[in-house]
Amino acid sequence: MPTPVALTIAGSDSSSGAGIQADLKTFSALEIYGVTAVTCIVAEAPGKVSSIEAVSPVMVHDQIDVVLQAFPVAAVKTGLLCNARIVSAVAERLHNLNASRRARIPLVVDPVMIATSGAELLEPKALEVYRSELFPLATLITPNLNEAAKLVGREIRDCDAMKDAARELSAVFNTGVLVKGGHLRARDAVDVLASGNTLKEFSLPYVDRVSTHGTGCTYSAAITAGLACSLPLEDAIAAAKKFVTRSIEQHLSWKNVHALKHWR
Ligand code: PXL
Repeated sequence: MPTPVALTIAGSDSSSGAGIQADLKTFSALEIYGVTAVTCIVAEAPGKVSSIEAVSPVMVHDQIDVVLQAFPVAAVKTGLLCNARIVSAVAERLHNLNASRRARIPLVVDPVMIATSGAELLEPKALEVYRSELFPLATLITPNLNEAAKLVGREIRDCDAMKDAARELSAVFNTGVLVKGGHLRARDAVDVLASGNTLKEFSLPYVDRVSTHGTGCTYSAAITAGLACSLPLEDAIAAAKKFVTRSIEQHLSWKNVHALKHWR
């Protein structure tokens, strides 16, 4: 079988834990070929975002165009889109892509708004463009608790509130919505999927005391990889949840890394 191809439209994270770098590492680990459209460059190290510079919307559009023409892209994910004009350029390009295909392209929208360190990454007025232009094209939207709370306009403090938010967003945008509950810091990390009339929980033990910068990107990239391999949505989420949990368990620690071990 030829190697499936997935496209990530996201920002560059200089620390390589999140963003385009996390997406490409995830695709490689899952034996998918990843192509990219970079939306912005974030200068950051763990716990500190120093500065962000957006790429022009025309340049974002061009990157998407050229890879879609050259590669058999089977699924797309969006990560940090930075500002309203970029969200609009991405939505327009993906809308046109769907118009030229028999079936809609599987699209995972990770609505990245705030870094784990607390830094604002998305221009506030971009949210309206997400709602009106991009969410309606999505197969799945993957907000964490804070992002889901912003989207429904109320706090989400427990699993019942997660279910209500997932159902509400799924009905409004007519798409799958996976609300991720890791930030509840309970014994199990529970995520809730609302899709059509079904509600499903995905639960694995919470991995404590580990820096989780970039786990959201890794999770949504792994779901996208599953969709690029034609897995049904629920199977792609279940496999991706296992992958991201294992990634957190096997996190890199500089205390036990020997950079040259392969060369000695
Ligand atoms: O984890 C969210 C995120 C996504 N994308 C980029 C980032 C970050 C967090 O810092 O830098 C590019």
